[in-house]
Amino acid sequence: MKNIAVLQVGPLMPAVQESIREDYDAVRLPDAGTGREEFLRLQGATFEVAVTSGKFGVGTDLMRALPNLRAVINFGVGYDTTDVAQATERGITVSNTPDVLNDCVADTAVALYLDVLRKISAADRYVRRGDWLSRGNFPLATKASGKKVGILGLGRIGRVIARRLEGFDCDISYHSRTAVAGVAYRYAASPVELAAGCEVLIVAAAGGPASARLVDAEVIDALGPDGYLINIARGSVVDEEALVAALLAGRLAGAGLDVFVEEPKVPEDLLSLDSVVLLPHLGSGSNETRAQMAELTLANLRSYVTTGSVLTAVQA
Ligand code: 8YV
Repeated sequence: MKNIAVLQVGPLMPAVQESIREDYDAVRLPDAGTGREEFLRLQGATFEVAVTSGKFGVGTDLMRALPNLRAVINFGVGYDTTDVAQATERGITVSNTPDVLNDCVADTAVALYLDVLRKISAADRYVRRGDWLSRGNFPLATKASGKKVGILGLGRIGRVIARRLEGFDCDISYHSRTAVAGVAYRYAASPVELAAGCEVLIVAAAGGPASARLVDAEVIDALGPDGYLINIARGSVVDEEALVAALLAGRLAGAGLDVFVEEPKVPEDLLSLDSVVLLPHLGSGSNETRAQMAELTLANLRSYVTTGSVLTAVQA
């Protein structure tokens, strides 16, 4: 195999980590504050490939400190932590792991949907606390089948979510930057229009500067006090402060959140609310899917090293 210097940025799945060490002698970037600057000053110019995850990525400064970087191999479909604009400018290839995680992320969206509307987690806590014995029946929840659902971002994952919810007889509309050809769902011209016309808004848009705070106070108000928000995309797509304020004031009925602005920090105010379901960013987190993501990450790396191009390149 061609001798290409590979840098590991952030922790990776053990299988990926071991494989890149064994097959490519990958070197791990020291953590910030533990000699990273010195390491980059002395060795930054040697690396041609960086292998990272959506959680860490190769951001603006790190990319600048790697003047001979030619490829970023990203574990995960989301790549908002990588400076794709700089990569494009410098002709650096960026790959991600699309499609293999669609099922699991869509399943997570549906799980949050059912949980938030029917209050499954809250009811589970009710039983464990002994409240069923002491207080009687659990309060009634909201019907989940047949709802008007708006999907923000009808990409690969958004479409699988829509297909799943067709099975729950939901009436589906969506908003994307442009209308998607060949789908029967109603297109809304803006996030506000989408929110105003649905009962549950599901955020499935890619993160990054273009979608930052797309769900703002106005969108949340349009969803209204009987509306629910589900986010399995990125915390950055939602104005988290506005969301918390609306939930606290009862201006939104509930929310199911797998992602947050400053993971692993979750706004303190949400912790005591039974109207929200909080997950630790586990959308793709099944053994089967993570194994497929690992396989595709390694296949992209192998392809870059042997042919100079990756299998699943990010379109900037
Ligand atoms: C991963 C994700 O957990 O693929 C993504 O974009 O958010 C998750 O599947 C994450 O990328 C790993 O850091």
